[in-house]
Amino acid sequence: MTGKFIVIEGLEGAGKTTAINTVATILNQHNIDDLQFTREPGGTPIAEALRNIIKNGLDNEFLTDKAELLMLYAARIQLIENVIKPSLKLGKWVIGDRHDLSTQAYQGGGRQLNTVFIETLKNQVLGDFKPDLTLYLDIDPEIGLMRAKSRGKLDRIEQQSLPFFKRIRQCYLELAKQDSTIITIDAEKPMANVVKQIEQILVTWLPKQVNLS
Ligand code: Z5A
Repeated sequence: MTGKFIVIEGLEGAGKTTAINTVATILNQHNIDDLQFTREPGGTPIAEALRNIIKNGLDNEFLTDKAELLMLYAARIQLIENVIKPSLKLGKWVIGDRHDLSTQAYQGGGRQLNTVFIETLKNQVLGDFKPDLTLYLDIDPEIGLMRAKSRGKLDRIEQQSLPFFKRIRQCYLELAKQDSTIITIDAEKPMANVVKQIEQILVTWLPKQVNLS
């Protein structure tokens, strides 16, 4: 049996780290132990090199929005072909820290790049590959950014203005409404409550995916 691909999405400071650990714990409790963790952009040597440029830039050269988009897809396909697909084939379950929904939200909503251009690129690069389940952690960007700032220095994307992050949130919410494999979680609640929401979703979703007793 092939594995499943579960992705955690959301703005910075939404609590993706806790969510990833919660998903892993619940899978373990259901005897699903062979897990592969990924992060995007990143997760292979080439993708990690691209991540570094996307997050930090290089030698003060202006990074255009289109180049950022192309690098994100280059990183993503490296990860899909070299890590995610082989892992799924081996029966591993993959837990992803971000995936393509981030591009729709950040580059489509945030950067306001042409959505037809993004869609065309997505179709050409990814084909029909998509996560089995996406948990979108919804949070007011002001709260998320406050949490992220408390950790220290902000990267190139985190330094964007509040309206940029508000557009991203709007886009996430709209996309989640259109796709039944994306489930929205209220991430403004205390951590224990977020954990509970994830548990409730997985307890319903998991039995539909595998024959669990
Ligand atoms: N990006 C893009 O533009 N397009 C794409 O296609 C992709 C990505 C794939 C990746 O950077 C950047 O790339 C990201 C989007 C862009 N940039 N931005 N901006 P990253 O991987 O370094 O950053 P991130 O994905 O945003 O991770 P993050 O900032 O670490 O967010 P998080 O993982 O959700 O945060 P956290 O570490 O889990 O929690 C943050 C803090 O909040 C921490 O101290 C927690 O203890 C606290 N926290 C978490 N949950 C709660 C609750 N419920 N209550 C109170 N406090 C909490």
